Amino acid sequence: MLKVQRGFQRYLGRFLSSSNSNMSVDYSVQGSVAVLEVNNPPVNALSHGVRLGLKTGVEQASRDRNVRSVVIIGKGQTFPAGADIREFGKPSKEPWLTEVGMAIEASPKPVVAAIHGTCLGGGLEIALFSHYRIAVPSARVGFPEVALGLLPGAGGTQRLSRLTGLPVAMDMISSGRHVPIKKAKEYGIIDEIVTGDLMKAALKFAQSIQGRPLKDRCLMFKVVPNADKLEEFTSAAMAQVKKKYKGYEAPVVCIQTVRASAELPYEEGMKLERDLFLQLQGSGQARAQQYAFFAERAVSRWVMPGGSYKTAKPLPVRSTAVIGAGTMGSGIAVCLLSAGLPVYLLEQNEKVCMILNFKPTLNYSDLKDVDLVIEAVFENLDLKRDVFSKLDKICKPSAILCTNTSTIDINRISTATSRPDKVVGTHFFAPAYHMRLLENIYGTQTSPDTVATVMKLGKTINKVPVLVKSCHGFLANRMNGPFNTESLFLVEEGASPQEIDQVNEDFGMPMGPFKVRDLSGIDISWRINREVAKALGTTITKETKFLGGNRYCGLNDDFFEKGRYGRKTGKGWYLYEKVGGKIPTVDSETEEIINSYRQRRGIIKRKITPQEIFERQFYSCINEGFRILEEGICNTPEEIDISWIYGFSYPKFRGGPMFYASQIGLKRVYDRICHYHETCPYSIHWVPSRLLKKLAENDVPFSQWANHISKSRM
Ligand code: T1G
Repeated sequence: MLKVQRGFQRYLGRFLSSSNSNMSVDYSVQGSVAVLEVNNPPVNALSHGVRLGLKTGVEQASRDRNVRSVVIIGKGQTFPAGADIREFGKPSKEPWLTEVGMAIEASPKPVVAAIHGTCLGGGLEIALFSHYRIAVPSARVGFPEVALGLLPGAGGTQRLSRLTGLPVAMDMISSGRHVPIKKAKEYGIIDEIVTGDLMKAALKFAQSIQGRPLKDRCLMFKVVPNADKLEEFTSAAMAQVKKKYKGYEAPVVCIQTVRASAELPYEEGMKLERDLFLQLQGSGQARAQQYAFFAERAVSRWVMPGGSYKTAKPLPVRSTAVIGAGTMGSGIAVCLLSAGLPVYLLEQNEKVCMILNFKPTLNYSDLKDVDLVIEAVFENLDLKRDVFSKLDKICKPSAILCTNTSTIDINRISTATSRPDKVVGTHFFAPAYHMRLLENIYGTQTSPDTVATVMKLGKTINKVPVLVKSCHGFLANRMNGPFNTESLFLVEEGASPQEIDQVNEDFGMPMGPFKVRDLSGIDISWRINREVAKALGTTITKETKFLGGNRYCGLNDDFFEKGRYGRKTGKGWYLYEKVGGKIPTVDSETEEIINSYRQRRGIIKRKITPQEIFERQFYSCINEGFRILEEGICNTPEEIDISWIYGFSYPKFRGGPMFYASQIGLKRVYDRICHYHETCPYSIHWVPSRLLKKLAENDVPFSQWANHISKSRM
């Protein structure tokens, strides 16, 4: 075909696409192959325009006598990464994705999906409606809908199992995991892995399959293999998701829907999928998980006095050091190493050094050329100031000095150096190599470029970095304070540790506060309380009832004094099968310790309802969240919610404390907080937040909180 004609065809195609401005698919004919190039950056989400463009393109190719096969390919970084999540909750516009898919499958000419990047959700469904799938080695495929509280709603649940069999389909759809292409080929999802230029390979492949019969390439006509083992596969998959995704609705519904692919005729299976998709789409969990998806992306758009993610420049970090090889220090070093960063690990105790195969060192002088240092020594102000003054003398002037303190005000550490602009908090959560939250804390003199450096480092080491302003306890621990303290007060007044843990776990927390205490060590919270008392210029005794003007519960101290430090001693609030054991059992001695404590304090035990337990823990931390927004410690509810989801494993299907509060209704939350302010007078954390009062009284919807938050700081 003449070059001119080809050029015109391409223009025609673009003209066609631009004539319907919202069709984000470029149509062109190259030889005998029609190419539908999805062009909707950044991830070619299957917006209405893309769906329209794909359907129109396939129909146009069917009519074009010169065309003998079709290629669908993504422009830019990826093949379509799914439906456009921003369109959820809005009236859906035709054609719906299934309709587009059916047009592709019904095409009289073979359609090849040419995959690169992340072919996910509706994108993979489009590929499964295509007659052939080729991909580059670095591509990944998956059905992450379950992470949004959904299931694949355009045939994925009925068609994947026809290709891979039930176990793989049930696993991929209920886990949402991204499958590397080599594995996807083994599963039978991909027909050919191609190298080099994908477009060239796709055109060559599309020519090679022209004229072949298509019926056996249409999944709708295929039966699900090994359907006779349906019960066995289903119960195994169901057991897995109920254990791994406790409290989440979508994984269970995913299994049930994939099961239908082996039980029901294709059309009925597709109808059931549609119905269950709409059911999940309307659920509170789906709203919360979709909110969390965008909140996780929103927290990277940080703002601080004097700078933001738009204006600040991160400094290069090519070499790092960690001070202190304790539990946190070694965990942090693992994070840096796993990201391919060279790590010096400075530890005073030579024996500890020998165990860990990092670049161990005893000498500060070895750190003179590193770009960034993270201090992770014991939580003591004097010790940390000493470390920072040493680092300040030895490290090169451009080096960033970070502290992993979990409570100490950054400004009290940075003044030990001559470079407070390069001092910042990088607070990891235990276990550091596992928990994804990185709370980055700026002091009054920390520069935006220093913040940009640690926000970027957070992404490099696969963490979710959240920026907060320095204050006592920062964001996460400050909110965790009332959340945890109330659990102790509730035991004082009559509830049992196991009752409180049950309420937390029923809500979706992976572990209740007393099991967490036994995991992190009762001795640790005993020592931190002594540090707090010292900072307040006082000491804690058996009679201490107030600390820093706030009610103080000495129960934890009683367990400490009995040598019950938790898992590490085989007993704490619970009894464990052995020292270091993980299986908690209720221990009668715990009840005895609690009863003698109540007697000593003259407390009459009372019946406490699960509702009161829930409200006192979760509403006290919500109230603290609003204070944090009021004071500008962080800027958005998203920063709070993402901190709790990735710092304390707050269930994503609840969206986070602030989003959850908006779902319950702020008026109700505010009224209950006022109630506890009256009934628990000695707890300053029940003083209602002014911002909460204003938002509740004016019934301000969640989407408009931001305006009120900035006004509340005036
Ligand atoms: N819809 C709308 N926007 C999206 C999007 C999507 N599917 N995916 C990403 N974005 C935006 C994101 O908010 C961000 O915007 C920008 O793109 C870059 O994303 C019928 C119903 C593809 C692995 O769940 O997992 O199909 O913040 O920062 O790190 O069965 O994005 O810059 O303004 O995450 O390179 C199923 C979700 C949908 C995939 C790329 N698909 N996306 O990661 O970039 S449901 C998904 C991702 C569905 C059908 C059902 C990741 C990514 P902004 P990013 P990235």
